[in-house]
Amino acid sequence: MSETRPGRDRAILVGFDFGQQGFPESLEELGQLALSAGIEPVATITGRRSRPDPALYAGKGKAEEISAAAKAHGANLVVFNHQLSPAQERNLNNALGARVVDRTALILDIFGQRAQSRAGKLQVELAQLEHASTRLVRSWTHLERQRGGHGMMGGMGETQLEIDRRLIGKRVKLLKDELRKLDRQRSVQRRARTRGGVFSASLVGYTNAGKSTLFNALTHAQSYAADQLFATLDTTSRKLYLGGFGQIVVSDTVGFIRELPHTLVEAFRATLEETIRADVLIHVVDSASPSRAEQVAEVNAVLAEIGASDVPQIMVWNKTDASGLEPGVERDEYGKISRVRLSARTGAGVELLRESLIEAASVRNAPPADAKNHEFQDPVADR
Ligand SMILES: Nc1nc2c(ncn2[C@@H]2O[C@H](COP(=O)(O)OP(=O)(O)OP(=O)(O)O)[C@@H](O)[C@H]2O)c(=O)[nH]1
Ligand SMILES: [Mg+2]
Repeated sequence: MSETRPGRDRAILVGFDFGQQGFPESLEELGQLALSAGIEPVATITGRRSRPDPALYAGKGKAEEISAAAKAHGANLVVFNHQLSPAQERNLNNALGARVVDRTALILDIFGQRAQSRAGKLQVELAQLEHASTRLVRSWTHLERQRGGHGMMGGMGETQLEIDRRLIGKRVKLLKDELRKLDRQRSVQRRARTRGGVFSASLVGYTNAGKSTLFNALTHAQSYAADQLFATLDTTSRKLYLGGFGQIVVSDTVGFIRELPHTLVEAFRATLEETIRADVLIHVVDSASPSRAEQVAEVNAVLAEIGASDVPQIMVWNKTDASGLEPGVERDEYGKISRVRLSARTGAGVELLRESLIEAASVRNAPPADAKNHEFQDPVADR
């Protein structure tokens, strides 16, 4: 576990208020991200700006404040709650006397620690390589200039920069090939599943919403649930027997987060796209979170990005025990269950979700409408 890692990194958290929505929540989330990565946040420094400084992101005075705080608290790491350009990151590294990472790098680090499956590990490495390469290439450009632009090591007239670029390029290609192979295998398994006609539901939602806890409550499985962000990385599927209907398949998936690094969405596309193929998405919301509205919007934005907007959703308002909501169901204008309020932790209302899954699965398995119209009905016998 990351908590017991010796020599834990101590970090100063830095966040700027540009007047954006949800600033305090986003900063609080950065603290959770740091803890989830096994980093100890020792102080938080905030500032207000109209726009980032091009060179340092922070202003000069603020940079000095951060540097002083790092010294005072013995912090070896400074985590910015923003995306830094490679130049800003480099300048900050020099100015602050501590290693500087941005939000994207932090999320990539957590993903790197959590990846279990072969595909997960390859996807994370690919994302990390792509995130790092923009940075490295530019600092190398700078090195190359210092060396007069002609490598002393490249016997064949190749500069070190070219050699490294070539190596990274080679590795990226290898990873992509491997991932394509795994994806082909998956699609074979997928076809087998579809042929079997098994109804499938995927749990999606913001990280920490309680997807794994609900997955366990539904399937009596032992999926890893924890009060940390991105506890789950790999998709886990289980069969679920619904009394009165039969078997369906339920999958637990990776959580989403605001500003999900684009490199990650790209790298995880194949995994995320599994969710598109579900017959229904169980969209889990933490009803006790003050940011629930933004979280729902963020999840729907990522779903749109991977082309899953059209998959029907059952919204689950989870954690009713913490938010004070009464467990229950709400129906849309067609009488279909659209929202279930429940507590995955206490189990209150989980039965209602089972019922709504039976409802959704029965609709899909029902014969098409016009087939029903052609069914023989004997008005005489019915009389
Ligand atoms: N009070 C309360 N807490 C809950 C409930 N469901 C889940 N939790 C807690 O919320 C935290 C996150 O739960 P998980 O099931 O790991 O959440 P997740 O959505 O799978 O999170 P990631 O895999 O990190 O994306 C844990 O501490 C759970 O115990 C609930 O109904 N009520
Ligand atoms: Mg989980």
